[in-house]
Amino acid sequence: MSVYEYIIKTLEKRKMHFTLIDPAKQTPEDAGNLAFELQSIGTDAIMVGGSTNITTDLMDETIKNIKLRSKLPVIIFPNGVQSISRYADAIYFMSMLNSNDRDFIIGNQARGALIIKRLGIEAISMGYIVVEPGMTVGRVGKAILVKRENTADAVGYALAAQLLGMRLVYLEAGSGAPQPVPYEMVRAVKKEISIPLIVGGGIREKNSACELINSGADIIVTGTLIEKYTDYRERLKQIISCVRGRGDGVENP
Ligand code: 1GP
Repeated sequence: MSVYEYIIKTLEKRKMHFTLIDPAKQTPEDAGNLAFELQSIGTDAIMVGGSTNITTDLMDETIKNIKLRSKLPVIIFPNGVQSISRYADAIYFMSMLNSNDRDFIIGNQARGALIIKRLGIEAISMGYIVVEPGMTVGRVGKAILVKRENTADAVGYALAAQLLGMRLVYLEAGSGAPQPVPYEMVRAVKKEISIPLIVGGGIREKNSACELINSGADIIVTGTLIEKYTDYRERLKQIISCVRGRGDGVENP
């Protein structure tokens, strides 16, 4: 089964949680240990990527260690051609739709396409939309940030992604954002699209995860949580509990 089929089949039953591991933030061995733990906590896939200090070697070693320690699908979350690793199960073939830089819209994609084809990595097309505050990815990607109150722009980009044939939409507030993407924006986007909606950036506790899921997010991504919070296990359990539809962070009996 392809990773995209896995996503679609799982979403027929329940919502999903993905964890972002930034290879620049820990050793490859520690990334492997984290993946082992994340699998037991219940995350559904590991995304590997970062905005700065990414090399192919670091991607390769990190992904190899994750694959060694877990059975979770590994999806590359690329910042450029250097992110492509033969060891991953899939790559988001993504375009930052609101970038002001052609490289982030289609240039890097054109440079990487043949490499991805030759390596046989599953490419999952995705429209990537960066919402205020956007953080590092907004700066690096020269995003014309979608304003938090400008729901109509977010809907326009997301529907354009679908009409262009993209298979996922990702609403991004930026890694480490003080707040996630506004719930109202998630609700409005979800109402107009029929492809899965991923939401990430600034999600660190169950209440916002629950609200985002209730607003229509199909997949919730957390990254910073595992890097900065010593109680990340408990927080993740509660978030995943919400995502999987076990109520407001309450475990099944
Ligand atoms: C970043 O959406 C992801 O691309 C995750 O964000 O690090 O804030 O969880 P956080």
